[in-house]
Amino acid sequence: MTSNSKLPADFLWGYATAAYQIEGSPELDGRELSIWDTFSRTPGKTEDGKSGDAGTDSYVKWEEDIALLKAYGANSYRFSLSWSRIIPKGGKNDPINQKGIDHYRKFIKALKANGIEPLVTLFHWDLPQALYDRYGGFLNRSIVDDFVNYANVVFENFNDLVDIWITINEPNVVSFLGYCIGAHAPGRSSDRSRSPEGDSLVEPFIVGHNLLLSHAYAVKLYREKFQLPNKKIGISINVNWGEPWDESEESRAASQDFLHYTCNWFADPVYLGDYPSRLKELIGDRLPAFTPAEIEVVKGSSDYFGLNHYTTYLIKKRVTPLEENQNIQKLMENIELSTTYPDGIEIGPQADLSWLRPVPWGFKKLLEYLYARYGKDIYVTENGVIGPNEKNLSREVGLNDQFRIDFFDQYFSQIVQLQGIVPVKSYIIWSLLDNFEWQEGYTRFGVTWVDFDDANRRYPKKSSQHIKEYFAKALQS
Ligand code: GBH
Repeated sequence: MTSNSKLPADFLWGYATAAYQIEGSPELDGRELSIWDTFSRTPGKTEDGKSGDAGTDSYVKWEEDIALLKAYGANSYRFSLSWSRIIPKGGKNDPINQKGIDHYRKFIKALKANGIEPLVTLFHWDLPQALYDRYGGFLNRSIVDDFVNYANVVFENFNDLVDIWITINEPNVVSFLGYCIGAHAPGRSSDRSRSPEGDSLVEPFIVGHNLLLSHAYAVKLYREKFQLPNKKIGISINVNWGEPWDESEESRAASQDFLHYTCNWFADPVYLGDYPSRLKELIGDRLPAFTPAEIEVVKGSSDYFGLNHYTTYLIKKRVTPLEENQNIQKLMENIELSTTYPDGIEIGPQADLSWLRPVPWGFKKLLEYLYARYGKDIYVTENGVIGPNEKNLSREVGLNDQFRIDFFDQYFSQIVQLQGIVPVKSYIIWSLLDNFEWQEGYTRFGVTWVDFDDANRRYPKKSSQHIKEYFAKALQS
């Protein structure tokens, strides 16, 4: 950005985490199991064979995390609450755990005392195991009442301290990975080498529907009982940009379908009132329908567009026949995702994870698309990267994370270029700490290097300082 272009003084920037990825202490203070405990402790489910039992020990070291945020100059922090700490068995008739509530109140108060605005997620994937055992969790419509009850307990206990709420993190990822390919908890899939039960083509849409209803009825409750003019509530959706692979009409249409399959499946009901008609056409009767009464509740159920964004794909019409266990591809059976253009040039450098390639211009196109389609303020609730091979570097080398610095400069400049065109209100970086990256095991997404072998000691990476200086300049009045 140029030296005199400034961000609005109330622009929120900071770092994000999620309970299961950092907290550890799975048995402390009355917490009970979530589906992620069960799943990640099952041999073969995570790449390094480790579960999130340790995390970054943040349930215990929470003061250190706040000290880091403070040292990094962040004005906000996005984190999630563990449902199983607050209602250990999850359901509306199950007991509330005061110790869990006390912990989070103490934590949020300390954040605020340090001038850090909390953005609080209610559900970042760690469903109480008891609800899965009782009726199949999000596969069953009963989840809606239990989620709304949990939300009510959360709002009653924390709404005085929190102005920005996120109900559910990435419903599309929960559906695709938890119930189609089975890479995430509860690990269901048609692939019988992965799961004894599951139906990859059907369950994701049932789960997606129940996630949307859970979100929407929680928001309805919030607006009736808790919302004040300065408070906001919404949902965060994971959206990759889909760029047509070439200039053909087929690729253009395929890229539209890609957005319907991934983003608009959730965003259209929330902002426009129903699933896209094109998606109904593509999915047929596997896609549940909303009743008119449900549409009333779902439509308009988010005060902002919560966006988690990581990468861009090139999209074309499918030409390669599908093989048996390509379940996720079968969900989008008429299109293909590519990372190389027709001339063989790659869309962006390969980062440390197979799915991750920085493509800054894709972020800009996506922001323009979302604002044109939905017309809402956009809160970027996650964006981040791991450098090539970062996972295997020594601490000494890893602390010099130039790839992350370059990524930040390029991605953030897209938001700056859109000032006055697309209202982006926050930029929350994934992540504060290296942490438990779900099925990938422990990786290094953080601006803080965590020594997983030595008491989870924290060491700031170079990027934390660079980003601090950047925002200190950009937000000065
Ligand atoms: C976010 O997911 C999550 O909210 C956060 O918890 C996570 O740590 C962070 O991003 C970094 O990944 O198995 O090949 O199909 C982003 C969406 C969904 C991207 C799962 C990677 C795995 C690809 N993620 N996906 S694959």
